[in-house]
Amino acid sequence: MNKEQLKKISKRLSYVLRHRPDSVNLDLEEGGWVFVDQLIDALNQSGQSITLSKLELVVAENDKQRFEFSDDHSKIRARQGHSTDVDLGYQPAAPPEVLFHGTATRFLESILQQGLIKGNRHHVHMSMNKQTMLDVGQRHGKAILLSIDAKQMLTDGHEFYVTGNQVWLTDHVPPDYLCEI
Ligand code: HQG
Repeated sequence: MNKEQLKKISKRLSYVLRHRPDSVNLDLEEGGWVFVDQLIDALNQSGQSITLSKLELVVAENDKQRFEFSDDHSKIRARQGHSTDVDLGYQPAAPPEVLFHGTATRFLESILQQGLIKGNRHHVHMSMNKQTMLDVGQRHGKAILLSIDAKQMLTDGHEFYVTGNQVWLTDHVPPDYLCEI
């Protein structure tokens, strides 16, 4: 499979596993998991030709490691980014002192008023990696980087979660903890 084909399947997986499992008649289980064989059947029935080996390649090669298999390999899920109502079961974790969020300049005024809000997704997404966050911001326009005083947020009782691909999640970042860099 070439890069374009991998990307196309990855986008389809993101759509199904994060947002619209019902679009292929699937339900996500607790944790956001679906059985691998059921996913393959459902995708094939909806016109997306896929095999287990292709799926494994998409998961392994994914640029942001968006998906993961369960330990016994029977299930698969997206690691974050969901809008559909499912509990991923992440446990609170202690973040690094500073995290970053990439966004677009056009959102800055609103963000400085309301803080970072999760919108349709379950959480606000942050990373220790500035370049990753700049790339995320660029999807929305002219990118800017905000730093988040995660240490202070933790002290003040905010909860953080970390995914298997090192995306940090929290419910809301109030403006006081944000700084444009
Ligand atoms: C902005 C990608 C106005 C926020 C990435 C962002 C990420 C506000 C946009 C993941 C705001 C939401 C998520 C406020 C936040 N006023 N705008 N108060 N608070 N915003 O796509 O963080 O490639 O829902 O800054 O890697 O861009 O899909 O979130 O610009 O981890 O795997 O509102 O998506 O992952 O946009 O991206 P999004 P995001 P994937």
